[in-house]
Amino acid sequence: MTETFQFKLLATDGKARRGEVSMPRGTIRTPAFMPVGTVGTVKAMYLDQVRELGADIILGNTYHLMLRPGPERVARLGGLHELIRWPYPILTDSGGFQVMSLSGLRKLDEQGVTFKSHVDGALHHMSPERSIEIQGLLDSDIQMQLDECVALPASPKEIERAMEMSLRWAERCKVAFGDQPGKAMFGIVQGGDIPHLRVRSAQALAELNLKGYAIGGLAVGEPQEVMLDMIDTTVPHMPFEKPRYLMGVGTPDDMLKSVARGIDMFDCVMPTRSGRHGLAFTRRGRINLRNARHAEDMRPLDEESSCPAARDYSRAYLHHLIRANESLGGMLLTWNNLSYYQDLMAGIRKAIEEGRFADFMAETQENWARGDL
Ligand code: PRF
Repeated sequence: MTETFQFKLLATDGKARRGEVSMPRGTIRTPAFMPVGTVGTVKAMYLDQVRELGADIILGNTYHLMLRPGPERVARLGGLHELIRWPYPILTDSGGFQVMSLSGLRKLDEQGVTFKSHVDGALHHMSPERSIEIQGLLDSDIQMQLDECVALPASPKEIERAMEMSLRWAERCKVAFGDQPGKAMFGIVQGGDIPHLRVRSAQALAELNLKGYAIGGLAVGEPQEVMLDMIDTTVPHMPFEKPRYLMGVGTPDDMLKSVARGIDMFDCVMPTRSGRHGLAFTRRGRINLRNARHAEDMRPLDEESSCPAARDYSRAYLHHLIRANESLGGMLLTWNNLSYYQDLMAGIRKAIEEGRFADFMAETQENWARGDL
């Protein structure tokens, strides 16, 4: 275990990278998928299970935790790791994105963002400095700058204004974060679907010499092709020797195609949220367990899976649990989905090490296309 935050590239295969982020609380094998633990819980999972599936890091949300139970209280309780019983790395998102998607009334200007809590309606203000202060009180290992993410489609003027302000906020967050050798603050590239704004954002952030960089503002309403084009445009301007994180992405197919373009880290609510809604991700594509065709199907989701939820329970039972709104249904499908996501990342890492990532990607996509077993 290291005392400082470090990123080591172990192998490359085309643009795909196999690496390791190490810090005092643990090592993250990349490409990595980070399960989302918004309010201090990866919904419907025990964290021991999350760990056992192969997660090296989970994500928490500044926005939710500042509203409840509150950052000062979390600090008094010993920090987020101690509170939730996860002693490994935690990355926290800064709050800007969640304010835009969740809170009611909000006002955003150079100072920061003022918003109405979705919990009790109270007014809150968050500046770039306060976002970093909160992430520090949570004792987060990888902290994200406060940024403004614009939903697409949007006007070029609006995209440019938000991107330039996010750059100024990155500088303020860097100062607020200071020098913390065992932790990291990542900058976030914005710029919507406009190539020259993406390049400008990535280059200006690179000059701040941060420990890692994210691509934000994608998977916000644009087609996958546009997202992939923006990744292709942005990645060459991101430092080669630092981790690259694509925020809020995505489907298994999004992740394969993004790894092929040089992305190292992902987070997404897809496996957890859609699991609670009855959707299973498998080696042979997606299965919607709500569908009546599963009502008397005694087969498991996938008898070759490494996960008991996929091997040991019939589709008929999963269908029944989901239809009856039983919590066990969401628990089993979340377990299956996070297992599928972590096994996919493990497969990706091994393929890059062995120099056969393109073949791995083609085989994986062929299996999805063949359809359910
Ligand atoms: N900014 C932040 N968090 C995010 C995003 C962003 O642009 C996205 C966009 N996909 C997800 N989460 N801070």
